[in-house]
Amino acid sequence: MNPKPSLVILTGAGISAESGIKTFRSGDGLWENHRVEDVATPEGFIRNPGMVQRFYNERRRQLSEVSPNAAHYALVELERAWPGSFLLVTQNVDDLHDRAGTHSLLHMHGELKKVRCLSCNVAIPWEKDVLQDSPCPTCNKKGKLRPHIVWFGEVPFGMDEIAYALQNCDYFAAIGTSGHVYPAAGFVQWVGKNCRTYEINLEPSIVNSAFSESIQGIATQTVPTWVKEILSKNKQ
Ligand code: BV8
Repeated sequence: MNPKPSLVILTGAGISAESGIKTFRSGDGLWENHRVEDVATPEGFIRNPGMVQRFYNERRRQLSEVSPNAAHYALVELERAWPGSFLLVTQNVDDLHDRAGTHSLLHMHGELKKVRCLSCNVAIPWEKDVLQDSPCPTCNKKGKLRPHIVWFGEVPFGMDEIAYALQNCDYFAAIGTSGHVYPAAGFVQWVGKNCRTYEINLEPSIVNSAFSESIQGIATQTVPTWVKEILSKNKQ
């Protein structure tokens, strides 16, 4: 057994569901009330920037009303106790993994708490609403700020680092994701042949058959249990 095993974790909206953040594709999901084309594409932003800013302002505002849950904290404990390299890649744009205390964290689809200036192309931490004429804190240009979010048709962040980590990991776990969105849904195919893969989700995702193990249930129960199990197998 590898004394310093490497572990890559991918999370999706399901890990934040019990904190009160809507997922995308469940019954009352985010995509029920908004057309993806209108609020999560560059074309939608060009067509109606005000509507897109309102969509993200609303979700950014909600962050002050929610907190990390037991699943987020279990992954913090896993990172602290893990004997080898650890990388948590999240599709989520909320800040719950950050606030729980995960350090090796990569937001591949961006972050609600950052905006990006279309003029100077700098990503800036941002807590409040973005208004149509909010000036960029870096270059002072007005009306040039967009959500620092990866929309459909845009290239996710950190893809080289993610690809390298996946090709070299001993364990890969996907937690709380439906497997609809690529390239994240394809990560389980990118791992090496000796990598053990786990899907931890409320129900089997559409890529469930690609995983060597599948654990079903709500994340605040399944993730702490899985963390205890994988740590007991890889004691320092
Ligand atoms: C890319 C930011 C190239 C927005 C998001 C045509 C043109 C262009 C591209 C494409 C095309 N056709 C296909 C594509 C690719 C496209 C794609 O995949 N489309 C799909 C819909 C077919 N992808 C892209 O465009 C990506 N870019 O391909 O660039 C490239 C490729 C490789 C390398 C380099 C370049 C960009 C995609 C990013 C889009 N942005 N988010 C925002 O958040 O507002 S995607 C969005 O979906 C969120 O990030 C979300 O995280 C993500 C995935 O959804 P999930 O997290 O899985 O959430 P979902 O609701 O679906 O599922 C939740 C799961 O949790 C469920 O299974 C549920 O059962 C479970 N659950 C619920 N409660 C619990 C639970 N589990 C446990 N416990 C619970 N309590």
